[in-house]
Amino acid sequence: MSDVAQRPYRAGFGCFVGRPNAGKSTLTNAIVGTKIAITSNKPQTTRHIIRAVLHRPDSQLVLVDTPGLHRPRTLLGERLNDLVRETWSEVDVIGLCIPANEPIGRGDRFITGELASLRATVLAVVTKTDLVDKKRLAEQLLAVSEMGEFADVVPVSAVSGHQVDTLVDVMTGYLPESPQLYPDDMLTDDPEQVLVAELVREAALEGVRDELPHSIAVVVEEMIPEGNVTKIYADVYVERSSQKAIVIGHRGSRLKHVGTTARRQIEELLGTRVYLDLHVRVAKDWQRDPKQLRKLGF
Ligand SMILES: Nc1nc2c(ncn2[C@@H]2O[C@H](COP(=O)(O)OP(=O)(O)OP(=O)(O)O)[C@@H](O)[C@H]2O)c(=O)[nH]1
Ligand SMILES: [Mg+2]
Repeated sequence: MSDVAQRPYRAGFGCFVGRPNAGKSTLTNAIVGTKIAITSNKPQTTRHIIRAVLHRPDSQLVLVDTPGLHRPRTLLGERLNDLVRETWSEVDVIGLCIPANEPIGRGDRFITGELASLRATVLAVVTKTDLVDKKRLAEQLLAVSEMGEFADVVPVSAVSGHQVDTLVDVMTGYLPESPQLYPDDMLTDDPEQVLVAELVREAALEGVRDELPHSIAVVVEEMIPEGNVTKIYADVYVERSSQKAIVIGHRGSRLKHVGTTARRQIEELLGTRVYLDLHVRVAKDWQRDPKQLRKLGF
């Protein structure tokens, strides 16, 4: 009998938490081996809760990608933090992500304190290990283990793949014995429309600065399959007309580039050819406006 047959089947939910930009979404994608969550070098990229399922012969780990916890400055920020806390109370295992290449900060200590009262098993994950040398990594591992009570401290690099499997083994070990939660071939239960909107937003974030990344929201209005082409109509929202001009660019050059980049990614996701129609619209100060937030799906 194989080893696998003797082990109990485990299934449950896990999530990565941590400050914005810590590498949570990149790690989630690396674990499931498919790009499900969007990532960028701007803080506060993730805004939607995305579930990604890792299937193994003896386990199913459902990773819930959440926004980075931060000090909210807008109604959107408050809503996102609420979503994060709600997720914490529902998962079995939590990986607190701390980048190897940045000093531990007040934000990390704050989050560690918040996690202490939860029923989930909490481990620390030192991310981006490819960016530091061995000495620095050893120092960071020590500093992290001194910061709080963690079930484990695991260093990992989502970019090089170093220790990704080890992290999965550790997390899976903390899942309850349970029947399978999702069908075999299911990678995510998020609607295609949401994933497509996120890919457009990821492309739109590239190369924009200051407050603009936070001001961009994307809504897919229609997706129409026609033979082997999917026609997609999406609105890109910004908060002010000056931002609209930046997103569109000189004679539409920026928007065109965003469309091309997003289309390639969407074609990969859907497995069809894609016709993508983007419109830029102004929704004044939507991050602070409850009505607009609802319209944009928050
Ligand atoms: N070198 C290196 N860079 C990484 C690694 N993981 C993530 N990054 C980079 O770090 C940046 C932030 O990554 P994200 O995965 O978007 O971070 P996040 O924690 O999901 O951020 P929010 O959604 O804003 O909370 C991106 O530019 C990634 O490419 C890693 O293992 N090594
Ligand atoms: Mg993210």
